[in-house]
Amino acid sequence: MELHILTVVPGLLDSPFNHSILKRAQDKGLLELKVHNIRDYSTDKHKSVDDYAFGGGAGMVMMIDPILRCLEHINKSATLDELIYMTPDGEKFNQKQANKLSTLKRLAILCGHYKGIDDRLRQHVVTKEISIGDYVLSGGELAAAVVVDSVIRLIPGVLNDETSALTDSFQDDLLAPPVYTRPADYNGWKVPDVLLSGHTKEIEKWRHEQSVQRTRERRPDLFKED
Ligand code: 6GU
Repeated sequence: MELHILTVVPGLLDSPFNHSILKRAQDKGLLELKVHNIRDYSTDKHKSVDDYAFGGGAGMVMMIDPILRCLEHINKSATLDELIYMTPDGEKFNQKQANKLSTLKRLAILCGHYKGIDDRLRQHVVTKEISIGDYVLSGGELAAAVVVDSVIRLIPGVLNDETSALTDSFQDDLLAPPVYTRPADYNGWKVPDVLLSGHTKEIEKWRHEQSVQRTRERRPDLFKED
């Protein structure tokens, strides 16, 4: 996947994109990730990217031109499958959307700041708007990092154990079962016997039951969803 991030605070994304799974995906050549500083595409002498809101009120609005120029630069090589705008009033992100996005080849994510972007960009160039939950972040960058992490780990070959993404919480609308590692007895805290039994079928059955029980207790809403 070719993934472009448009931001006015590229430094916010340095660490999440250069460690763990996202780093591995890039090292393996499965992800080509480019972070673009929108300010580099400003044409005025102060390199400004935002301006006062028409109609007044507190807070600045991100201007159309630097963002469009940045997109023009990105689109020189090929066209995007999707241009996502990160915003608290977007569609609430979930695993199903992550699955869908993981199949795309060329993706761009626009991170908003200040009071957001000029609405004409949302009307004419943005193709999808995503929120990661009902709370307000200072900018779209951390939300974009969340979306990118959840999407990239689903690309075949990114995770070492291909099956491990399939047993994640939410992948089948069930929460993941509890897990344990050595020692089997930690000063009287014992691991469930079935996990030490070696009976693969029994273990599978137990894990599924645990998943169902956890989901019923903690997230009954997941049972009702489509
Ligand atoms: Cl995508 N952006 C911002 N600024 N706040 C959020 C969000 C996005 N999703 C939830 N809160």
